[in-house]
Amino acid sequence: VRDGWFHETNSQWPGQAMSLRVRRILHTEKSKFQDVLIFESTDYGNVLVLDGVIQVTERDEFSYQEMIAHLPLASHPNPERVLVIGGGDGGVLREVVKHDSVKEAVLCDIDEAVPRLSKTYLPKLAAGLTHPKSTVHIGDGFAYLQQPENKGAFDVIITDSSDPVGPAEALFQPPFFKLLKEALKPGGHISTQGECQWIHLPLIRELRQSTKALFPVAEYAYTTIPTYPSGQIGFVVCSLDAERDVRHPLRDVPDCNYYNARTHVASFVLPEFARRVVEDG
Ligand code: AAT
Repeated sequence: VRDGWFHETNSQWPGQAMSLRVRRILHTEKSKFQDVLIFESTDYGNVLVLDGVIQVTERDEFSYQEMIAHLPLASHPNPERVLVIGGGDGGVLREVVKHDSVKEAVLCDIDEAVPRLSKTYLPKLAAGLTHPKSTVHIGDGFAYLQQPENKGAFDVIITDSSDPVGPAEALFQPPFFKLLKEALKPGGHISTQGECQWIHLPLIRELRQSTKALFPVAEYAYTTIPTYPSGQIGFVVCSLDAERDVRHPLRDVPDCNYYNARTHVASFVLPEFARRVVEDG
């Protein structure tokens, strides 16, 4: 924070930075895993920053949380047991429990500081953490999936992780996708945080290749969101069922502000410069 502004400078997006005007700093701490900063902005509500990277702002969080959750859920015929890896703020859980078919939603975030501070500073997201269908577990998502009781255990797994520099590094690599596959029930779906077409095409191409090698259906979708780098973020959405069309929803989802049946379909339509690399690659 300099001269009343937060600047998101980072070697992962060289030569560019999102800036937000700070009204006041609400909290800073060094947790066991990352530097945590929470501030009140002048125009985007409260903002959570981990290791200098914006994770959520109250004004636009719904775009990301709704899309990463509803793309795999609304295209699955009957999701009952759902796992969220990361997502400690609770926003994705809040979306998952909107589905009537969901009986149980488990969250596994590595850093207890995120749910603890969200309860105070991001109450609309943290509501997902205390919902009767939700259970919160603190630990590394990779290690959680290795536990024998989590094999073949979930209909949908959503990886709402931070970027691949820091504690989430392993969550972007093939051994993790193999664990995701093993943790699914037959016909299960995954969605994972898939970075940005304007900045990370080589990484997206790798993600798509490593998921294509494991899942009969592996697609890339994206949403618009002003406070993530370049105003967009993508998702890799996969199914274990070769007949499943994850690009089309099977049901409506109530109470959304970004997601609807048409944004679901549209989110998989890529601009040509990205389509060429991601789909032909
Ligand atoms: N819904 C908010 C968006 C996020 S939060 C990412 C979460 O992933 C953080 O709470 C972090 O503690 C958690 N996390 C990181 N590594 C692991 C891990 N190995 N296991 C479990 N949880 C982990 C994502 C913002 C995307 C930013 C885009 N630039």
